[in-house]
Amino acid sequence: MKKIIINLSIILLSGIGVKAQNKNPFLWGIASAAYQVEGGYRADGKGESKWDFLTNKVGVTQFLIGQKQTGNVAINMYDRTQYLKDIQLMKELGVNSYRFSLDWSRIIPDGIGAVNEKGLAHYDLLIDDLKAAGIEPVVTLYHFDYPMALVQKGGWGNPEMINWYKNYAEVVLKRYGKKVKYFITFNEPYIEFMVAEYLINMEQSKEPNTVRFAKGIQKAHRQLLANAAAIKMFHEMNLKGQIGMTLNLSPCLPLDSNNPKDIKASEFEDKLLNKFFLDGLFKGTYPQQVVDSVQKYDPSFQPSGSEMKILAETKPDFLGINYYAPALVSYDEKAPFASTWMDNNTDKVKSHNGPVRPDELYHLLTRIKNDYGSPKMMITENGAGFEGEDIKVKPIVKDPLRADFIQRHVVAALKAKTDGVNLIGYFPWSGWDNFEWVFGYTKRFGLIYVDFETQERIPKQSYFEYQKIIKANK
Ligand code: GCO
Repeated sequence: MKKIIINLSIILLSGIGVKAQNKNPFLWGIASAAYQVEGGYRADGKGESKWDFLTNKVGVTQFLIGQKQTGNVAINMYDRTQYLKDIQLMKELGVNSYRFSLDWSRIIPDGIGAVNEKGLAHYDLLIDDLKAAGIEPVVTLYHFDYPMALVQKGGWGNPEMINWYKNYAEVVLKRYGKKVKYFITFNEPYIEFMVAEYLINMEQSKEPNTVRFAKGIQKAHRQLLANAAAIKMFHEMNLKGQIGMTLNLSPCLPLDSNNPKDIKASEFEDKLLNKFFLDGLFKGTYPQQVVDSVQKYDPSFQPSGSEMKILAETKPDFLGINYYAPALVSYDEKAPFASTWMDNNTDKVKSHNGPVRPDELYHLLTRIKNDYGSPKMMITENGAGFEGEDIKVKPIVKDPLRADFIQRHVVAALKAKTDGVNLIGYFPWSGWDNFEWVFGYTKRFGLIYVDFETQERIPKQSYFEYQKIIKANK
């Protein structure tokens, strides 16, 4: 039955069609991030990054999975012999683009100061190899990892971080700006500060959770300022490409729609999770309720008029959207800012990153179109992993739930496109199973199975499903 539905929707998809404009065709790609796939720990003069430190010295995976795992080898994609094979798999998949990130500590090992030519040369070659294979690089400058030397100086807790990032971005944009068409300044500030750093409590702070959460918003504000600085610089360089920022966005719904407390909490969560970032990025304003709540716990959060002016004056060329699931919010008086949503999932078969709701992707895209002047949007991540799938079998690893997830989300995204959303690309997370941060290698999201011992790759059912979707739409 499911198969019939899938086949029918493919016919439907081909009907909708995405017209290829010669200059900038719709981007059908896959996504990854440096720390999760590269390995090459300290190769070619790389400096120590925040995640090198967290996994090797703090052992952060221990808290959740009970053992120490690191990205020191990951899926070995720093190695050219390996990544050339992976490019071949991308070609067979039929993608015309690949989203990956640069590790700042390969390029400027101490964060500021001397530039490491070997690190720059590595990414130069990767970009050239991709282009030679007909695959457009979509380059994220910063995906959670940055040099440990800057963490020691306070990281985003230090306002100087904006200038350090700007300096790094200048090196990158000057070097690759002529051959890369799509840059992404940052990935998911909310997840970086309000989820990952917050849960890890990297600074080992004894402050109450509310204060730590509020300080996370202050860091996110600085990241938005750094984003604006990089975009302004890119535009002044008069390059032909486009630059944007990627946010994790989740429609916020009350867990119990009959409970007024859940309804209120979900409205507030929407402002924290979505509106704060979208308004900051597109309007240069923040929701007053968020500002008031943050100032209550961190009085130093005082975005100045000139800072807000910088935000208001600088617009991204496109918005990158990472969508996995809606947030089902329940009121919790003990939780910072009084709500929880991460663990709420009412689905019978649970996906790692929340309830499976393709309709909410449609709602999200149309809401952004209506509220923010119809910006260009790129779905830079969308994906799932389910307990019990992804068992190593040859020649194809079975992952029917992921295949179904991708298929239904593509239908929702293309429906939004048909209804006027300016959608320019779609990138499932991820091309390959990889290092899933604090969960180490225990959660798989790839379209391609990876044996983490041998580095063997085996395409999954979802790989072939996505291959059909791309074919039907080209
Ligand atoms: C994030 C990142 C990815 C994750 C993916 C799956 O959302 O944390 O962008 O690096 O691996 O979302 O959880």
